[in-house]
Amino acid sequence: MGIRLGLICGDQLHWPNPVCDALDPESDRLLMGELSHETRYVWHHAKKIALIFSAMRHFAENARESGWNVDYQRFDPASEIATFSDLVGQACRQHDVDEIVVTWPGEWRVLEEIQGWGSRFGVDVTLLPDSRFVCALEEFEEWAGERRQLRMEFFYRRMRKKTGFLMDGDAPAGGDWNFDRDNRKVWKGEPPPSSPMSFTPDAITESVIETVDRHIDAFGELEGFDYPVTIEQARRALAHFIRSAAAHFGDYQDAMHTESDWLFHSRLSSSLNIGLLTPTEVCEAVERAWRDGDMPLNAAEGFIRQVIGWREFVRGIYWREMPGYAKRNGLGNERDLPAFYWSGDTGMNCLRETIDATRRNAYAHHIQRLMVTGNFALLLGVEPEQVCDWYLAVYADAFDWVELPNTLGMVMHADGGMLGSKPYAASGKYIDRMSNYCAGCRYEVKETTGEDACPFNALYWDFLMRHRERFEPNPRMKMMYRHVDRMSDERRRDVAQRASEVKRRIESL
Ligand code: FAD
Ligand code: DLZ
Ligand code: SF4
Repeated sequence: MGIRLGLICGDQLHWPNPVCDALDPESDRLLMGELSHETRYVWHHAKKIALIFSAMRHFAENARESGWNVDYQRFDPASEIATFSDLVGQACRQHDVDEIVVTWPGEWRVLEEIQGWGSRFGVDVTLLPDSRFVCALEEFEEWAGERRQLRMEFFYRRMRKKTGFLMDGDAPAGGDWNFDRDNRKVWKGEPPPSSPMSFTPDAITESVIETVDRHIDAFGELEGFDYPVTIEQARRALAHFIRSAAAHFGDYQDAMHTESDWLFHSRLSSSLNIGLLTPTEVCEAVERAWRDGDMPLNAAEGFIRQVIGWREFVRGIYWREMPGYAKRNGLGNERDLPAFYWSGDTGMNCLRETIDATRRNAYAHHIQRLMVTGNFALLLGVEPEQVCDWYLAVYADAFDWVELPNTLGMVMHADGGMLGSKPYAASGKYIDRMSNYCAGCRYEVKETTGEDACPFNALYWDFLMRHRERFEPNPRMKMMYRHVDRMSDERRRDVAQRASEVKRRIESL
């Protein structure tokens, strides 16, 4: 009788792990690999690769200490074992394998690969559900059913009732499901901003950093790598967030500032997405902080909504809509992503600051992603696939199931509005209100036309005019079209002219 082989992918590093629970350490083996194809199917950030490799090596070490036989392939640029299929094929040649056991992956592309292994390698393939999520995919399907419109807010209420987070009996704590209205404060230097807990690389991480540095052509800065790479470190990072930032998370959730890359955000997304933390333990910690009086309700509710609401909702949308979803381009965009998204070399201060933080940290917070880089790509009309590839590459927390709906749906409105009833399009005025970027910019945020005018402004009105037929019937956009109608013909011509000049000169702005 042959053995069973448990494949653990780089974003499935939770412990206890369903693959281990399904196998027997006495007779079965675990398989893990640092794979060159996975590092280059998009041009990943160096810190993202270092995070995944280091966390994988720590997981393997921990599994061995718990008595498992782990076949672990370290990164080797010359290796012929470049893909998951290569890795599994090699293991099937080395051992007498009857069955491959793997958890449902985080990307459609990997699922397709796995589904081919039965016939390719003559083995049974068992796909286990990913137990890390609050809402199983079947439950999402059942909820989505024949609903005409899927709205996050209703899904979120169901998750609140299911989990009991922030519930007083059957009613939402504080009498309301959503306190977003309280979460739009501008940050002006006070209270002092927080930073995520920083972890000094140990010998395993040092060795990974050297590998990435020497052998992998990656985006961004590797220097200063300080991400949590073990479950124990991720739990300390969570406790640090609760202690030092959580109280102000809600108030300044939408704020942006040149003085802080983080303000009061948690930087827990990468830990959650690779399995070092579970959404339940994170929400339990937040609920506890609120009940202990260490976190106001608007902060606790805002945080829990992101985790059991948005995060679970986008996952449900991804698996429901794939594979066609990735190709959707509802606004018919065709422009290329500007080169400065990679270099940060632009005079537009908001974009320069956001891309610079991205290059340094493999991180930007939600409003930078949504209202700066995302908003600009939307207004410019960049092809969604190029925008999605960029987001998948540059952020340490980016995996297809979460990145794609956020980018293609929420930012690019390319799915016809599943992630928001109206596009998150905004002029420079929004960025000026929520940040201090405009004060240090060579462009004038109050101007729409002319050489020095903020490029967001003309692009914004041009976007509304270009998509008038689609968006005018939307009651939430009526007011914006009234503004357009109040413009003289001459003004509209000037705005369109400035917009086309911005597009023509995009790389030199
Ligand atoms: P916090 O602000 O501290 O929020 C707490 C947690 O809530 C996060 O850790 C995250 O797990 C969850 N969360 C918040 N918003 C979302 C959301 N919209 N979708 C899913 N989870 C959310 N998040 C990813 O985890 N991976 C991605 O690849 C990703 N790509 C994005 C692309 C775009 C264009 C946009 C607009 C957002 C994207 N997000 C993504 C969502 C969000 O920006 C990040 O989760 C957040 O910035 C991570 O930082 P944090 O941990 O400090 O979050
Ligand atoms: C993103 C990534 C990278 C850069 N490298 C690896 C790797 O070497 N080995 C691995 O198992 N996973 C890696 N990943 C994550 C995968 O690309 C993919 O997102 C998940 O495995 C899907 O569950
Ligand atoms: Fe960005 Fe315009 Fe403000 Fe400059 S003026 S920082 S381009 S919004």
